[in-house]
Amino acid sequence: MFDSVMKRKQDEQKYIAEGRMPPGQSFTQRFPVLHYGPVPSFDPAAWDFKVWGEVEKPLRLTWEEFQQLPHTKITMDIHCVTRWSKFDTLWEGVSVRTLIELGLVKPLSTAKFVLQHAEFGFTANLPLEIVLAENFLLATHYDGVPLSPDHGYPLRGVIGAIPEKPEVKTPYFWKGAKWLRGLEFMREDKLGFWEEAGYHNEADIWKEQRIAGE
Ligand SMILES: Nc1nc2c(c(=O)[nH]1)N[C@H]1C(S)=C(S)[C@@H](COP(=O)(O)O)O[C@H]1N2
Ligand SMILES: [Mo]
Repeated sequence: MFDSVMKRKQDEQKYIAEGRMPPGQSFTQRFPVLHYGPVPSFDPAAWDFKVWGEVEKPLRLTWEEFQQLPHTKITMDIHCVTRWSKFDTLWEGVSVRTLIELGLVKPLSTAKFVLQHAEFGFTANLPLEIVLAENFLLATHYDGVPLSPDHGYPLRGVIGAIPEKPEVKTPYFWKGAKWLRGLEFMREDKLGFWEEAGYHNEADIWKEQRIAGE
């Protein structure tokens, strides 16, 4: 008990010294589960992933097809607005850049924002620039295994900080929608579920943009 408490303290000091701890956050080794509403069930035969809006042609992929896309791995620090931070988390999935490089998605020049659409009508909005950055991923795996149902199985958006690249813009973790079913490319920004509820639209972890208007 004592040893694990001291180890936690030491680890926390390390991340602070490395400049990886945003203001007002604290270190956790656990992986808390946070969302509004129930956990959806998954039917691989009925599941699809859609891209629409400001793109040349709408896209629809089945689960079978989605799994065949080239995968990207990335290790990030994730920072929740409820003040926990988890370091060196390993994610695997498909980057939106890959969808573009393969020619499956061709954003129009008018596309400036992206709304993630998840099960039960949950949404999360981000600027296109962040969706295309290397710290946003359509993740199927966490820590080498498929996502657990609680954390968004079979697919979720994830956004985090890349330790070696503090200049990459990083919003809080809520900006990744669990149980993701589609991306809507948009001209104008549209607030997502938590943004609509009063959370900050930009949500920059370094500026501590937690609540709108602060
Ligand atoms: N579909 C869906 N995704 C969601 C949410 C939600 O309510 N529904 N909550 C967000 C919030 S507030 C957080 S902090 C993270 C938490 O992800 P985790 O449960 O994997 O820690 O998911 C985000 N994605
Ligand atoms: Mo959250």
